[in-house]
Amino acid sequence: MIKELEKISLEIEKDLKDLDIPQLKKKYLSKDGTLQKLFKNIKDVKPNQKAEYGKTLNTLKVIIEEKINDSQREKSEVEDNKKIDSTAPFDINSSKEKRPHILDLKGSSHPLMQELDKMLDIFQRMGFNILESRQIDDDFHMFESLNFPKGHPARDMYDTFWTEEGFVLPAHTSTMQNRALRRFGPPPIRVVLPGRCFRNEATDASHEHTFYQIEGIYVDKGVSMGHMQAVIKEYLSQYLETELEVKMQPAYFPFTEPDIEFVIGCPFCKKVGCCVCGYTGWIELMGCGMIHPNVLSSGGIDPQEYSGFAWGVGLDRLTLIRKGIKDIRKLRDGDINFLRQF
Ligand code: FA5
Repeated sequence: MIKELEKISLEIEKDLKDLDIPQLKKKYLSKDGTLQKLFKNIKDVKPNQKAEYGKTLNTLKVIIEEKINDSQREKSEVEDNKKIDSTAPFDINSSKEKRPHILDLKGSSHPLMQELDKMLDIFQRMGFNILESRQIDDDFHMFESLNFPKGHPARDMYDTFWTEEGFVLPAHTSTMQNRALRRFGPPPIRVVLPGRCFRNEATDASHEHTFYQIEGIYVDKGVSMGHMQAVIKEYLSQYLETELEVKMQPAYFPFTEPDIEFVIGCPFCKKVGCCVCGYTGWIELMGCGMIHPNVLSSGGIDPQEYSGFAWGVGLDRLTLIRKGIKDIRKLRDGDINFLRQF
């Protein structure tokens, strides 16, 4: 019997090279396969040979099963490689010669991150702290703490996305005001809060569903609108490095009083009207205003003693202006040829 196994073992060695997987399965592992028959014969093996016989037979079975598993794994790896990786900057299925050279693929920072770094550098030199905003938040920080009680009609101005559990994707970085007042108080407080915002938008050349804002807060004794204007003018002129026509116009935010919008003359059409400025000649850059007393109180700051201002500037729009990009959607297209220009 043992002799017979030795013969079969040699046959298996040859078949592992010559037969394909279905043939191997049929010949050795199927119900009428060789190994099944040999397992049935175990009852006829002499008692003193039974252990060796069973062990050898099991080893042969494992060898065949491993061969089958290896081959299946190889097959699924080949299939995986055929799948398209939409994040790869080339088609993984294209021949090696057609792929860009590895040195052409070296990473670089995204234009938005380049602009964010530049802006944060300016604020740091002006003495501001930096705290990044959250990408998921709650009703209290999105609305209640900002003086939007439940049912307030201005909630509709910030149409954003909600999870089934009641969390919210922040529609603006003002969601961080309450946290910043508490964390950096008591005044003086100088902090900027950069972060991603999300809105349920019909997108166009200057509106995206996802964009960056940089919130700023300045609170101290005797802070006025004059300080706000000076700070905003200072960081904008350092950042833009060019003279732009700036206009301040009235706006409405429940969390500031008074409220202002900073708009600039469209540098793309010189105020004639184009798709970037929505044919108005002006691009809205930021909302700002004096922080509402209710917001200060909710952040643990006494509005009788302190006053302050806040702003929320859109980084994507600033990037368009500084880099001469005419459509905001280009920033998130993931088009490598576009991104390589920066
Ligand atoms: C706000 O988001 C207020 N939280 C700003 C604020 C902060 C006011 C602190 C007062 C005090 P608004 O919705 O206007 O305001 O957005 C501010 C800026 O974000 C806009 O001027 C614009 O530059 C940018 N922005 C807004 N929506 C979009 C969008 N869909 N795509 C790209 N940028 C946007």
